Amino acid sequence: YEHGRGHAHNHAAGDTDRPVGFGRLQRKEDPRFVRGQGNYTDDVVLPGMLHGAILRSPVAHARIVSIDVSEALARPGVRAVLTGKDLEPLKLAWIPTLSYDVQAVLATDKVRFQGQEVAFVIADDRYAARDALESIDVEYDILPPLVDARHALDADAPLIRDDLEGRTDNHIQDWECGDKAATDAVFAKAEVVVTQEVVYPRVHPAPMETCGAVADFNPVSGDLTLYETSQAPHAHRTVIAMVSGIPEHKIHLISPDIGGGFGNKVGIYPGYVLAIVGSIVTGHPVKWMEDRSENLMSTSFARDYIMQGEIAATRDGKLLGLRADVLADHGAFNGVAQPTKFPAGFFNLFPGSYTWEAVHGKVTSVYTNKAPGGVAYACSFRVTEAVYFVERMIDRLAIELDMDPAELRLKNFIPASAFPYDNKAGFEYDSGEYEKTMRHAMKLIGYDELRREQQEKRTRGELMGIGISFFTEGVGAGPRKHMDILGLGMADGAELRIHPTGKAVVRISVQTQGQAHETTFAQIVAEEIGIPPEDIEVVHGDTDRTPFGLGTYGSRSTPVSGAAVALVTRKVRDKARLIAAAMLETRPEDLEWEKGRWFVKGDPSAGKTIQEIALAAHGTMQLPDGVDGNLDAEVTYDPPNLTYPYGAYFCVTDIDKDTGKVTVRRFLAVDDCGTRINPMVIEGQVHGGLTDGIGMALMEIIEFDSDGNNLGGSFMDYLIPTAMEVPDWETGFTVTPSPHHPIGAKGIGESATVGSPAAIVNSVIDALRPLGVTAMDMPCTPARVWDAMQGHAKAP
Ligand code: MCN
Ligand code: CUN
Repeated sequence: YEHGRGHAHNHAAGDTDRPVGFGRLQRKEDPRFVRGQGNYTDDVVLPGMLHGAILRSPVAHARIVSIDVSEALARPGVRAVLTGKDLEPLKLAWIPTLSYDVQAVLATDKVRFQGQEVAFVIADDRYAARDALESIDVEYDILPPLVDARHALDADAPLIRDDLEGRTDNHIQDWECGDKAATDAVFAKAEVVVTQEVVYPRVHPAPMETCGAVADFNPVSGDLTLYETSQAPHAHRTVIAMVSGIPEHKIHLISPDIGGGFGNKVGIYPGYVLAIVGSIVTGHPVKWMEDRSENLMSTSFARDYIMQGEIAATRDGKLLGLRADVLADHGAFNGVAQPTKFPAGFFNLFPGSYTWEAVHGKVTSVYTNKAPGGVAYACSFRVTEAVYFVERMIDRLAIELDMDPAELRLKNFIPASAFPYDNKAGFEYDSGEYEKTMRHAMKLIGYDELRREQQEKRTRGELMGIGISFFTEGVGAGPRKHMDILGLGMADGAELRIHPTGKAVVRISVQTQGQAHETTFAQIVAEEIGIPPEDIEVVHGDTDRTPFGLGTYGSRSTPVSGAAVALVTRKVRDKARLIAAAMLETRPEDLEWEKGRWFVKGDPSAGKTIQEIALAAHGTMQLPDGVDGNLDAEVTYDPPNLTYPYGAYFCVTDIDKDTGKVTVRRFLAVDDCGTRINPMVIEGQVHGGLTDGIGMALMEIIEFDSDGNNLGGSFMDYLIPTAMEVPDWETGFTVTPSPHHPIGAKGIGESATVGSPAAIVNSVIDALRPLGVTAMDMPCTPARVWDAMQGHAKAP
């Protein structure tokens, strides 16, 4: 049971006897952050730089009758004003989305959501640009908005995408997984069937730093230098090359420090394109940074899944069948970021951690007059929705059967012996010891004791809840043959260079946004080759200095890029062996590796350290065959499968009888992400994700009124948790390595966001059980809880 205080494996400089590699190494990036020396996109200032601002639609759905920019253009400091009509001849009024739809950069025909981009002002400074927005005169012909996805397919629903040829309705796509006939058969014979609607509302990643870009186009050389808040610099560069027509080798994309991404920085936004066009048009560098309201209203919402569930079981609690029928609200443009063949992301994970006779899942996506986006917010590509769904369904069944929810889960877990396990919805889980992890968590939280306490409190009329969530994620997209984004296969490159003095540089294609890659990727190299982590520089976020790869999201950095780094280091180690053999005048097969050195089998005193070997590689000695003058290597890693981290989460809540206020008293997260590289970083990831979970479960939601006005457009309306709402997190772990990952590691970056909301909501429902409550939708705000307590809750 880790308490968060480090000791073992902590490498101290100059203390070479201590192990080098995995352990609680302090974050290498923190000295610059805690001194205020980070370098974010908005810190980039170039000579002659101008500033852009976007005019956004005040309404959700309207035809544009006219746009008059003359007054804005006449204002002091204004250099240019762009509208959709100006972009049309450049073929940039519309750009492709990550889901093979198109999205307007600046509206030409209609506006389709409140906050949509309508015009772009470029001025000498930020203030002049913003002020000029007020002088633009747009005449709108208001159309009825479509706000409720449940009515998107009604015959009389307003048609949103009349720009798409031949389109007559708001339907985007249907997707299915599992076996419908087999599931129907299982339901027909089941003793118990429970149905439940489970809604995962629209939320927003809301990173501390909003999105932005600085574009610098050089008209003489034709080079574009683009600083951007991007979680995937290489993929962004390729897409920008395709969209803009600027040759890819002329584009240098730099993603400097990022103040949190959480999926918000995966997409390509109109503002990025506008900064580029602005720079080409004005001949100056142009900066665009969105403000908080723009971020919340226009860039990348998350979730918005309305899920109808049905669960079939025997009376004594054996799970038989599961159905999910989902209505997905994708907003005005289908811009969800996910592998091409997975239009519902990895919702295939909805059977969860249990054995079923049959399952069937179906997702229908529709357009509405809301901001595009989708996925995003530590989602593992819709695993968040899948986990929340199945974990709510399991608890709903437990209520029906009057069975303890821990016992129901224990009775139905996939047994350790069944891995690799086909989950009947198309995915093969790599490894897991669910029962062991669950029992460990029950012991740590003192489950039986908590149930006794709850019993006693209930006799006094107090509302205490205990909620459980046991989740399985699938992260590390992905095997290239099944997974691509816009045709780009999801693999990652890594390059390792060992300098003559034994210091190293590792270049990776993923992008840290706070996950500490500069530390943990150095630790992977250190573990594999024995060079201390402080002697290893991690380079990322710059397309000119790193190998191609698809970037950071879906917790894929460790599963994919981490594997690439382990393998490239092993390649260097093998090369070092050849040189060491030449140096020691022996055969490579006669050498043995210990961390940091090759030595002669049976004679440990005869050996060469990696630093000695590096110098020799660059020296005057006759190099053996297969070595051509350095120790450097590069690889591209194509993962054979996803990795499947999992966890057992327990949440204890107290509810104030008089106000409906929920307090999370305790929260225990026991995670299994296979081999642990840096337990301190892992705990940081888990603490952050649990805080996200409290936010979504108790306070976060982006709602719309019937006119399509966004009601969550500021931090006054979109509440996010602070230190006041979170308990002292309790964490624990088990270690079940991934059998196919070179170091056995699975991802952890999204686990807690994925796993925690169900534990919290299940806990709230559990607390309200004595009042007859069996279901409740997020966020469990005091008002909603109060309604549920009065029996006004929406019927299940
Ligand atoms: N790690 C480890 N041992 C493991 C697995 C991971 O020590 N077995 C470490 C890694 O080395 C890495 C960190 O944990 O330093 C996260 O690794 P990983 O699980 O591979 O996730 P990614 O690095 O790919 O991060 C992406 C993930 C996603 S998709 C979102 S969304 C999210 C998250 O990370 N956004 C974040 N965590 C975030 N944390 C911060 N601070 N900021 C964000 O924007
Ligand atoms: Cu889906 S949020 Mo993260 O994958 O960047």
